[in-house]
Amino acid sequence: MRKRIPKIIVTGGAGFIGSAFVRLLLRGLSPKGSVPSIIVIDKLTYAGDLKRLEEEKGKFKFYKTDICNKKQLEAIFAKEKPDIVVHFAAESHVDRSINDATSFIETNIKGTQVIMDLSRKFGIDKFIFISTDEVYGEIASGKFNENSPIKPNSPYAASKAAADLLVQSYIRTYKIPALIIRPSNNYGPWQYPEKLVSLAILRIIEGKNVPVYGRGQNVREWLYVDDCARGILAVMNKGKIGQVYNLGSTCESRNIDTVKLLLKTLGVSLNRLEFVNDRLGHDLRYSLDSKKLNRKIGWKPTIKLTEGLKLTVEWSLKHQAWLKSKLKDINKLYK
Ligand code: NAD
Ligand code: TDX
Repeated sequence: MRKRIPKIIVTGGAGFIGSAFVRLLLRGLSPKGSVPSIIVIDKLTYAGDLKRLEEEKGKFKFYKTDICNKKQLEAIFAKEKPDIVVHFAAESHVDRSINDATSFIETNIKGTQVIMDLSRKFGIDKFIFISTDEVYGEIASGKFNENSPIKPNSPYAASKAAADLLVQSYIRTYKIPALIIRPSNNYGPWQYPEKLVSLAILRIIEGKNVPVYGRGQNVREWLYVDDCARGILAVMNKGKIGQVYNLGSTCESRNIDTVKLLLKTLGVSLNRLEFVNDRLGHDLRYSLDSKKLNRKIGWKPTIKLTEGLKLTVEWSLKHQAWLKSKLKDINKLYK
């Protein structure tokens, strides 16, 4: 029999997108307008930070656990008996995967296997896997739809593609009630300042230049994080089991244009943009056809890039201390 208030496990809930999703759930936008019971599972790697959920303290349960640790996870599943699992936890940064793929293989592939095996064992109602647009590889023109071939290029993308395919295999083999969501590039408040938008803002706050790889011609489809969280919630509530949904904004922009727009928003000179060595194997362009999500689920993005960057800059200027607290780690990454 269905419980009135669903119990939802959110893996990676202390991360950038996971925490935005938890905040959204706590606002009572769950299936029947009730606030669900939320259990966050997160290892708190360099990227995880409970400060993102400080204002929600006491409204959710938290387990500091590695999703690869089957024993600990099994105890959590046995105790909590979740109805739904939304699986965000991952190593998420392409540049780090190029430096060393080890943790990407462990967390993104093995971790996904562990969490799916337990979801199967405990007979949950729904498993939502947060994949990525990067599983398709790059596309010079046109858009990827959900039937486009999986052809990842970076170690990060390959690890996510492996997990995505593993989820598909579990849907087919074990009839696990899973759905897959493939979002495009997110940006917004609380993003770890290793990714383009948040790093660029931090560099400007520090009085430094913004590094743009190659000649800045690579195109990304920018999705404001709250729009992404709303899209995931919509799929959780209305999506069809076994289906894959692209989640993109249509806000495509070359990196050079994105950074220029950001510098303008920050009110600083465009001379602060500095071309640096290109990323190895750098994907030229990502572009998603998200019509399936628009039409079947009724979700649409609400925040365009100009407005989203403005909101992100406003937030960042108010949260400079948090961004700066990551500087030591960032300077180690981008020596
Ligand atoms: P993030 O790096 O900000 O957060 C990841 C979270 O997972 C962190 O809180 C971290 O502590 C946790 N984590 C990492 N390894 C873990 C482990 N072994 N066990 C438990 N927890 C662990 O990432 P994000 O940007 O919020 O991305 C969330 C998900 O969305 C990821 O699966 C990512 O691949 C996917 N995604 C991200 C984007 C994007 O633009 N950021 C776009 C598409 C898809
Ligand atoms: O300093 C930089 N300069 C620069 O030009 C950085 C960090 C990035 N870039 C470029 C590389 C990309 O073309 O900007 C673009 C965006 O880079 P990232 O922010 O690192 O994101 P990307 O590599 O596109 O991957 C992101 O989108 C898909 C997320 O990190 C992934 O988790 C998600 O799956």
